Amino acid sequence: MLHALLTVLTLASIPRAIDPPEATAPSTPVAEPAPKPPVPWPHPLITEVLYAVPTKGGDANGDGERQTTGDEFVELINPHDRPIRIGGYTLHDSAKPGKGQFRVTLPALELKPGQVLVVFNGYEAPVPGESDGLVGDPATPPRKQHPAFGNAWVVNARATSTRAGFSNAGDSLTLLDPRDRPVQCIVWGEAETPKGIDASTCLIERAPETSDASVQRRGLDGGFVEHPPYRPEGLGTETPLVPFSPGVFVVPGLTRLEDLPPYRGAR
Ligand SMILES: [Ca+2]
Ligand SMILES: [Ca+2]
Repeated sequence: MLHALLTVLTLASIPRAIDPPEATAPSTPVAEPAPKPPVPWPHPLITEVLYAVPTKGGDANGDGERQTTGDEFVELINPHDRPIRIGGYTLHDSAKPGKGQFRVTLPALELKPGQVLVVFNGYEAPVPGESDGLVGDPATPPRKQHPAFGNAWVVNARATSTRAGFSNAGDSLTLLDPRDRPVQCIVWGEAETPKGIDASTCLIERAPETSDASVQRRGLDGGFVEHPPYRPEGLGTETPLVPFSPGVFVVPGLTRLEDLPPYRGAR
């Protein structure tokens, strides 16, 4: 999608050798420029966080069970027009290291423009496809993209404690670059922005409070909103709506949730 948009933009910018003779001819619609990513290259952008796993229908990782901590996930995208490398980036919550902190450093992996990565908490929660190389972990990147999650790259953080998860009442999620500099921080509920985070170098945003849905970025340049009920395509109208979409995110130029590509995973 991004490629297509960039192609349109590139073609539109090529000067014409000969101007059309009829100045009154209908003009070709000009593509809107892609929104400027809110984080600079080469950083990924967090697009969705499931910090409150719904009591009912909360099996986000699709292993058949709803896990309070294990089904939590973070979704990131490459919002740029060049590939990025996400190896060495760290995600962590507001707990102190060693004191029930959720913390994962990502394995070596290149994200092409528009590609999505999903990081599941994974506490006592295997992600289907692990034996097929479809799911990576902090030490090993996934070998291929996961068809059950919108063809995103999927990593299981393999949290080792049920305490190593997000607090529903209030917490924060910080993304550190490979040199441990904060580049994005999302705060919700009663939590404050963590100390030492500099708004001039780190994108700081608040997400709404919710107890039964994820929070999702409403387009690249939009803030976080509660994820609306969503029906994965091809599962029939009797299939319950789900309040999250791991692996599926809109790309530049498509900022409405209605334009999200269909989720193709099994639930
Ligand atoms: Ca699950
Ligand atoms: Ca999503």
